[in-house]
Amino acid sequence: MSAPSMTLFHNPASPYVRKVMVLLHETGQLDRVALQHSQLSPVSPDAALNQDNPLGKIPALRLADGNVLYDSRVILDYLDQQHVGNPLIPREGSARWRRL
Ligand SMILES: N[C@@H](CCC(=O)N[C@@H](CS)C(=O)NCC(=O)O)C(=O)O
Repeated sequence: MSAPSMTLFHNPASPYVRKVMVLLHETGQLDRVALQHSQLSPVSPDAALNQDNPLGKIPALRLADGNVLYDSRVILDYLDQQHVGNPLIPREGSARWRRL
């Protein structure tokens, strides 16, 4: 097993984070992502997260090249294109829009 190449700002209480975790489980990519605990609320921001995501929201995913993706739908779409199995989010057509 190799070291994780990506970092997910994570808190298990977030339904948006849990959505990303489901995709990581289902596509066999859990070991590619390190989880960085993020404790935050609108009145108590996470300074480390804010440096990477100006919206100050989780989930945010730091890629191996240092770029950061945010919004769970963007992260899901990205991760779904990083594995060799059948995509969970269809790549095109009406099936894609229905799933999104
Ligand atoms: N549209 C965003 C929503 C993310 C979101 O609202 N996350 C909450 C946690 S469940 C958050 O970070 N809230 C902190 C804040 O609003 O300051 C997504 O799908 O990722």
